[in-house]
Amino acid sequence: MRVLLVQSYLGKTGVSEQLVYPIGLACVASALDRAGHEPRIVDLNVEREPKEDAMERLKSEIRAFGAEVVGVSVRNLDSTTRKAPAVYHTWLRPTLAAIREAAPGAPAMLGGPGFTQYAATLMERHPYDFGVMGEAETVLPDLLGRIGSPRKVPGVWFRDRTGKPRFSAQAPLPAFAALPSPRRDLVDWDLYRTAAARDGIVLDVGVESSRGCPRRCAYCNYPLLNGPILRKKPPEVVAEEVETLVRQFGVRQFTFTDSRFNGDPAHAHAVCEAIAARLLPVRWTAWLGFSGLDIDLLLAMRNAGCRQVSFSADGLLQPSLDRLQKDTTTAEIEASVRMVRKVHGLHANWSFFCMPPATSREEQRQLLRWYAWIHGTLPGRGRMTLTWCRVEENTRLAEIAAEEGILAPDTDLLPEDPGKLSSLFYVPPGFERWSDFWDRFLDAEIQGRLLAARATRPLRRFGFRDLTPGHLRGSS
Ligand code: B12
Ligand code: SF4
Repeated sequence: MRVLLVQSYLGKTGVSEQLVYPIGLACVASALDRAGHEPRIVDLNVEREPKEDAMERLKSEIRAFGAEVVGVSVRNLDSTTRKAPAVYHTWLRPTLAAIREAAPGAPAMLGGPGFTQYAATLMERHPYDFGVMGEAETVLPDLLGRIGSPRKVPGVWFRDRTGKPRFSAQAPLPAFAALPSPRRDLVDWDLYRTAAARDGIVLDVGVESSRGCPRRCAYCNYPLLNGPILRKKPPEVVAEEVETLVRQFGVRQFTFTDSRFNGDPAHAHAVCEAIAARLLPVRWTAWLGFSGLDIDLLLAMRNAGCRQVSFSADGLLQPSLDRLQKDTTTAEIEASVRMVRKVHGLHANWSFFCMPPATSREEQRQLLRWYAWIHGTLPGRGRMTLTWCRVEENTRLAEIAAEEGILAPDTDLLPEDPGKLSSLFYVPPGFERWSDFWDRFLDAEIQGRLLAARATRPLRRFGFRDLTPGHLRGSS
């Protein structure tokens, strides 16, 4: 079947300006290809010409390809920023209208990490025919093979006779190590390069070395997205993919999309060695966990081209780390700063929630002290990011927020009104004035009046965009 895979439109607002190559769709395309289908990818966020109408473009792509199925990847639901709230999922409405107009009989389906987080809500709100929960490499080909009996295909949302959305059953996770490498050739790379150059950044592309996370941090839904078991790609396959990106597509920078690159430290070492052996002109970034971290790994990463690492500390003192179920200690966080200091040339970001549950006045003061310490001890290469934590569905934090009376139990966690998004960031009772303080503090940082501006200047010179908050759950 001819399957058009669409990266959902973000409406050219807020973080949507930040360009992200659609690795999820490239993975889905390889699986479809292997199953004998004909995939094509269109990313509505990368314009072919200035001021192009995204929905008109979608219609013309559907017609030109003769799409028999249209799948929309819902990556971002909203900006997940408290200070610049923007909602993207409402674009799913005109997107469906465009699909129905251009291909009236073609099944329209949703997938992607944003969809998986709020699948039931999105299926209720938007009359797409199907939705695929989580990783789609095995589920989607299976669904296309049995499209008339979707309830028999695990991992699928479908509609019953009355049009009500139903979920078939949980699907097993695909055997990650055996999946084909993503089809990187299905996008127009020139469009991405032109857009990156226009934004003054080096194009950064996602690469996977592992999927899944066995931890249970209170705010995080990554285990829902990629399962609770760490699944790894063979290091040589990872290095081969990186080499293809560099040699075939001219990529100079990539990010490991793994929850934690060092989830298995031995595997991380092996990946670094395999990349370093190929002597590629490429630099990269990754998220790291505190356990399984040592200087040898940081050195191996740097020697393989890693220029920046990010840590999601989230809490600083033990009560908030424990309430967040972080399974880490303040001492481990401190040790990571000292380790990075010894690895010259490596930049690092530590992200913290300024308003974690179980915070205290002491923690608030310590956050300020650490801000000065990190920027002072790693001048030009260390950064501390402070964010508020977004309350997400199906997380322990949502229960905590309800228990503490911060959010009513029936609060819509996927609002269509951007104004309502800001109220979904956790602020513990009694800390409203501290929250206002951090608001002003971070405004001053954005205006370049604080140390962090100086800290990131060298990174920008290398073409890196600003360091990314923790696991992207909260943001200033
Ligand atoms: C890595 C990452 C980034 C990196 C990307 C680096 C790069 N060069 O690629 C960076 C740091 C740039 C980034 C930025 C942002 N991110 Co981000 N990111 C991720 C992360 C950790 C992994 C995404 C990924 O690439 N996975 C690997 C691919 C292979 O998996 P996948 O995309 O999920 O695809 C699979 C399935 O979803 C499915 N699938 C995908 N598409 C489709 C389509 C169809 C039709 C079907 C059937 C199936 C299907 O099959 C695929 C293969 O298994 C996710 C969390 C997560 N674990 O998913 C957050 C996540 C996607 N990001 C998120 C957010 C919020 C952001 C930012 C808005 C943060 C910010 N405030 O700046 C920006 C937005 C940037 C933009 N313009 O899109 C949210 C999005 C949800 C939401 N709340 O909106 C997520 C889910 C994290 C979270 N829970 O908060 N991000
Ligand atoms: S925050 Fe990181 S370590 Fe914690 S559950 Fe999420 S992905 Fe795993």
